[in-house]
Amino acid sequence: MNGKNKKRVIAIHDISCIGRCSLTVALPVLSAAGIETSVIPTAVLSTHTGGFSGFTFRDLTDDIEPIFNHWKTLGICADSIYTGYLGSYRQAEIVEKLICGMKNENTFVLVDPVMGDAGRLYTGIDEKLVFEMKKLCKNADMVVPNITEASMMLGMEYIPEGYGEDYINEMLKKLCEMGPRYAVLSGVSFEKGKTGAASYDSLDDSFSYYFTEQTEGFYHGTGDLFASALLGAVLSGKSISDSIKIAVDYTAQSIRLTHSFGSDTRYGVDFELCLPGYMKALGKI
Ligand code: PXL
Repeated sequence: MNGKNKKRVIAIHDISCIGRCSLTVALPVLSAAGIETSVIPTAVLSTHTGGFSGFTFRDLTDDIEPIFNHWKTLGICADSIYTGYLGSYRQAEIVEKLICGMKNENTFVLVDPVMGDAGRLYTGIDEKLVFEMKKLCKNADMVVPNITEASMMLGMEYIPEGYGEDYINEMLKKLCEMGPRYAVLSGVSFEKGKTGAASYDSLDDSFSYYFTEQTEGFYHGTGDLFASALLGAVLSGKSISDSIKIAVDYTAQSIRLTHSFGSDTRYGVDFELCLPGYMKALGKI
């Protein structure tokens, strides 16, 4: 623990300068949850890769270990390590080493294996990274993929809609067989007009689901928003099922607001104005 009742997360994601995803979402959300967020940027992009052409990409793979090594000389420790978008398979290897070197029995490791959506890998993500991401998940306490990412890592069929509990439960169990205690699947929908998340606790052998009203359309960065809000809630001491409810509600509320504004969805969701509701749900205000 980093001081009395204060927690520190190390967030390892890219900085997409425009587009509200990865670190530009994780930082404000975790800060709102009262958590100090130290960052290791994996890459700097002018925008995220989903929907903008001509984006720049500065690979920071060679900076990750030196940053970590400097922190070691300062005796920096963390309550949680949170990984998201990684720019190359080599980064996944380095981050795995870093987690193994830093983790102790009190470190909560959350891996969001950001790689794709709607049945497809994001631009620049390849099979090698899928393989390495799977290895990274072994070291996690919790993994938070969407159905696309889970199906790619597990070699399961991607079913976009019309699936049942059997499909989701099998996926959740197989995700935990990779190593983590908890698996949380985002973007799950068993009926039209409802969406949410499903989770599995492999220690208790228990499943839970939480759904809310779905807003039409595809909104960028919502997976990052959900995972960040989930981690903020877990580290605030909420139970896993309460944390999932808080994160689903906050994400859905941000999407609804964005929809009501008619915003260009490539620029992410208007999560900022919904932060007070998230903080209230956490009991911070
Ligand atoms: O929101 C996921 C994400 C994160 N980082 C980058 C991305 C994406 C999705 O497209 O391109 C760079």
